[in-house]
Amino acid sequence: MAFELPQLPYAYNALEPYIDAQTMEIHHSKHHAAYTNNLNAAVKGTENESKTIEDLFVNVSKLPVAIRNNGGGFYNHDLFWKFMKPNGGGQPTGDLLEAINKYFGSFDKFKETFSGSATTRFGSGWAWLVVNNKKELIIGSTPNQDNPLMDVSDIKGNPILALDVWEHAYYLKYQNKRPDYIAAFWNVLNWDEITRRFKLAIH
Ligand code: MN3
Repeated sequence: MAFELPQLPYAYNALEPYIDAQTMEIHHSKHHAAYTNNLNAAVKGTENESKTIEDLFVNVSKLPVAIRNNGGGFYNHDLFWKFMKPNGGGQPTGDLLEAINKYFGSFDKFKETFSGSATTRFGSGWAWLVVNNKKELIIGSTPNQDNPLMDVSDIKGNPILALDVWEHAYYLKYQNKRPDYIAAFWNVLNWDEITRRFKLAIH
């Protein structure tokens, strides 16, 4: 059973003006598609072919690096698309807002910490909001296509928010101005999906 490129849950231009249609089209139909195809090629004909992506991540340090890189790319982008939506943004409410206040002091401090993590990740990678195994909210970043489900990751747990800071995610519109892209990201957040994953992670 091959891994399939998930459909984008909205049109390529749906996140304009914050993320432009051309970036979204290339990002999904070329980059995400390539990770998916390369993951399938990496597991084909091996014992890894029958495993779930989560099972692969648990022992990814012992697997071919193509599975780490492309499996991460396959999975991380699927999350990333779902964490955004047209007319998104604003703030969460209820238990998630309370947890954010508890662990980061305030919603503004949370934004600042997450944005800082995304800004300072050197080179290509991802910023994450994660529920760790103590059910605490933590923020961190990973290089390349690593993610918090991988045994190689410094930050571990269930990701409930992800931000792609590879240049391919923003360069057409923002060029070298990664902080501008990160600032725009807050306007397209899908707090319903983030809250849904938070509730699953803490129970
Ligand atoms: Mn990407």
